[in-house]
Amino acid sequence: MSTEYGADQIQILEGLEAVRKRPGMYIGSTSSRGLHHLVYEIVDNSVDEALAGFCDTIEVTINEDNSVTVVDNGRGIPIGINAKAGIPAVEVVFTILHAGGKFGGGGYKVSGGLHGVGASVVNALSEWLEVYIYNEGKIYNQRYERGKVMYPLKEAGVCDPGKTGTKVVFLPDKEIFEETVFDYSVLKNRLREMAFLTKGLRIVLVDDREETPVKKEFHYEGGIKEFVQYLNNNKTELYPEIIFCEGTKENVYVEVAMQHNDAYNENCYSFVNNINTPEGGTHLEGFKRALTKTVNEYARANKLLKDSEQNLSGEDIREGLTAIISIKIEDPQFEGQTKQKLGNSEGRVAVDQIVSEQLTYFLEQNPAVAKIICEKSILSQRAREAARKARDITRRKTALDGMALPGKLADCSDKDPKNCEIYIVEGDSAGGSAKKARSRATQAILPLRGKILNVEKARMDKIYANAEIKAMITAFGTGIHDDFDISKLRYHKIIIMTDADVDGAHISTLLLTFMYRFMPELIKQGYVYLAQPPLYKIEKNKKVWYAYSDDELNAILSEIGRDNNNKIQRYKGLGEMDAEQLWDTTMDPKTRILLRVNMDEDTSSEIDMTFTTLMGDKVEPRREFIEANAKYAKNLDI
Ligand code: TSJ
Repeated sequence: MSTEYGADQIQILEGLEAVRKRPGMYIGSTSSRGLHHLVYEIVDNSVDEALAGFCDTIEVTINEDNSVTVVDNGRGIPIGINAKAGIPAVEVVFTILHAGGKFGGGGYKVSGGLHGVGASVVNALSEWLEVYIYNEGKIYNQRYERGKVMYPLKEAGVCDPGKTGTKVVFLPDKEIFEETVFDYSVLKNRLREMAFLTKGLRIVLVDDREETPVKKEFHYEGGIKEFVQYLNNNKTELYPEIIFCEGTKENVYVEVAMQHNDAYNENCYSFVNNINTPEGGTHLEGFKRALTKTVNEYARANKLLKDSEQNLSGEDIREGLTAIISIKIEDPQFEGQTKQKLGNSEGRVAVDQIVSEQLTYFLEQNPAVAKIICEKSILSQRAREAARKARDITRRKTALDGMALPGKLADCSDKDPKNCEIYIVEGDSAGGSAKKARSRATQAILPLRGKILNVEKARMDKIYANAEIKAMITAFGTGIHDDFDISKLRYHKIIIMTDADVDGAHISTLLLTFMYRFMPELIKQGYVYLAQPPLYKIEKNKKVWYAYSDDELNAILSEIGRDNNNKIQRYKGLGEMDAEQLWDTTMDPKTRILLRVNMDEDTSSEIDMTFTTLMGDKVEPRREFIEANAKYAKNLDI
């Protein structure tokens, strides 16, 4: 290969330079989310190789220096000279934008959406990247730095002649990313999801940063059937069977798995080419249409409905349903503001036809299950009716009162939501201190009494009737469900303030569960926070320190000396602080610590699991979860 810069190479550099100039355009963001997308981007290529039938194992390693290694046992990226570019195909993959899948042929290239921008984007955004290809007893290698080729593809040793595959190692560029430390659990959740979605594929994740390396293996012969089982693991199933539909229509490969549990929320996750589509689209519409139509037809034919007028709504049928809808489609079109909603009309047709046909057959073959589904839906319909009546009454009331705010709310005087915050405080006594302490202009206080209703275990009618929940809904101003309107939010900071003990953590979780289920946008858009009251007060010679953790306590004690003049008070609750202390330690915007609650939208199925695990009926999964996560003590990253 020539070392001079020809026109082609200049173009290549300009291409990758554009990626470095506007990384967000290619990888979504340069936050932690974008950082993790680099890994998914590389792994997607190996998954494509697995879908093509040439690879069954992918290993991902987080190395000690925070670089990441991805290895597969596929055919190896082709090394032959690409006729059009005049350089080895592998070099095309890493240096030319959008080159992924355009060569070779025969492979099922399924990437789309944010993913699928290709390996060249990862290369451009890496301090360095190395590729190794194992083929016919030889190892080929090339290295790039910030997208630039360091040397031509070379032979770099020998390997077992039967071994084939690709290995990529890369270090994300600190000049580009705000965050360059990988989060093991984020990768673990996404890789688990990928393994569920690709039955038979083995994905191994290793974290070599730990003293004793952590290793996790995901391999599901049952694919999305096992995914549904996993999601329902900590719930109580209504019947043992997992309903499964599969087929190809209009060149769309469709897989659907579902099962009801005794909870009240709906848990449908849809995927296109292995990518989560949180906003749904035609495939999800097709599924819902088929499910509603088929269950109604069955119920009517089998005289399970009261009269010919009664019709079960889709929502009634999906109450307590866990479902995975996964399709593979050749040229996915994504619509909507965030380009996450599938637009292809053949997606709707294919899912509708396959689910209608196969679900009809399943219900006929399994009348006991069919009866359970119909009865549950009818119960849900009754509860929804009752809830609607209760809601209509509240609506009428608020219309008369001109949006009556809850009586317990001490509102702030400023009316610009951007300046305003609301503290949700556990208990009247702490609420009283907070009301005294607050800055009246911008801080509102809403005290809540006693235990908050667990929305995981209550039906709509009961939820709407709950005083604490009604108070929050009216105070926030946004409404819920179909009425939800974020532009009506009255406070841009919703701050949960509870005691720094187990009960406080429980109440925080109940409040977060409510917000996640009923107003997820509040969390997604970063409006929800947890206040951090101190754990200790240290006094010495009339001077006062506050410690927010045991480590901090020890640091302060080392600083001031451990002697008998120290007075250490362990705060058991907010109530032990007077108004001034509460202001100084927890509420003063200049000095307080607030933790923003965030969620990983790339694996929303995991968040649901966390809430069910923490708030559901089953004790065993909850104990396991708490034991597994105790050492992280990071309950805010839901
Ligand atoms: F993204 C990437 F390029 F960096 C990358 C690609 C990273 C990793 C870890 C693996 C891969 C990859 C690519 N694994 N397997 C493949 N397969 C091909 O590129 C390939 C091989 C042969 C043929 C063929 O038609 O003979 C076609 C393709 C697409």
